[in-house]
Amino acid sequence: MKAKPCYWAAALTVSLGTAACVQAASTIQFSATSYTFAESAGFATITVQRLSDPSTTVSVDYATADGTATNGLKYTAVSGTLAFGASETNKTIEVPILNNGFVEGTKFFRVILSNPTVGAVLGARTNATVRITDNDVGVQFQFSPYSVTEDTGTVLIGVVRGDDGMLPATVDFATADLSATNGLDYTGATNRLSFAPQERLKLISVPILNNSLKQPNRIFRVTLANPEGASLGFQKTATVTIVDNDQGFQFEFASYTITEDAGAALITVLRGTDDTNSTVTVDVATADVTATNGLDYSGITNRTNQKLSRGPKQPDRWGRSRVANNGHHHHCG
Ligand SMILES: [Ca+2]
Ligand SMILES: [Ca+2]
Ligand SMILES: [Ca+2]
Repeated sequence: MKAKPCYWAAALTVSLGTAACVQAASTIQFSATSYTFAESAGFATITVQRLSDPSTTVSVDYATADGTATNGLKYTAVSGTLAFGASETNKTIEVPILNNGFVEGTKFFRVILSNPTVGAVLGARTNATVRITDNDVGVQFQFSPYSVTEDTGTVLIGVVRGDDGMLPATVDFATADLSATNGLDYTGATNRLSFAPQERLKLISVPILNNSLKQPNRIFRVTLANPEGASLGFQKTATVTIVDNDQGFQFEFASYTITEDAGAALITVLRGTDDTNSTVTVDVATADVTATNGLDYSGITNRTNQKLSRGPKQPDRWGRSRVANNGHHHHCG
């Protein structure tokens, strides 16, 4: 008698008559059509199910394939064969996820099942999408803007790598003049920062140059460029405002009131700078308003020898103008 053909069928009721030989088969598929893992997860663990008849030994091949995620950059490709022993219903595939420093958004790859052995068929879910969410904000300045006083000495500008820091990364930085001038207001720098694995913060040290000039505030810029092993974050430029600390020469008070018999008016001039180690000069001059030079006071107008001179460490007070106690009105009465 001629042998009847046998059919492997999964979850099907096949009626081929009493002469037919129908055997159940295992159905193999992914547990879901899509999976999502964090970039820091280490591995994407994908479950493959075996449904229907679990009594036999079957196997299926699997392989990853690039989607927007690239093998070697975002994950490590795997392929192989899953063997289900008798009564085994679940197997897992582990795909290494690469935790990088690139800002890249969510990316995906696929895992594909193929070549079920005799006794098994593929189910509906043979192609799974594995999404990897990003955890990086890039390498960027910790703060901006910075504002420092002219006598601050050095400004420390923080650069942070916003990722989880498992891999080394480098980034270049350079200062550039805006209204501040390199060499006059600050000492510019161009260099490369190298982050070791696990290192999150690097500090750029920029010397600020103090002077004794009354000036407007001045600004320079620091810029990041050429990242390797990371992306640039949003804050890739920082500005530093140098706040002037010199008020300049000025009278201590805007007006003085003294009695006619005071002998002299002592008028204080402030040098208005934190630089007291050098000698600075300024001219002073009196001028009549309602008082008359020679009658009410002895003016020092145009007396260039009345320059204020400050030696090192001298007090910040100088300046006097004699007041004439002339008794003029008493004698004219
Ligand atoms: Ca990362
Ligand atoms: Ca990333
Ligand atoms: Ca100044």
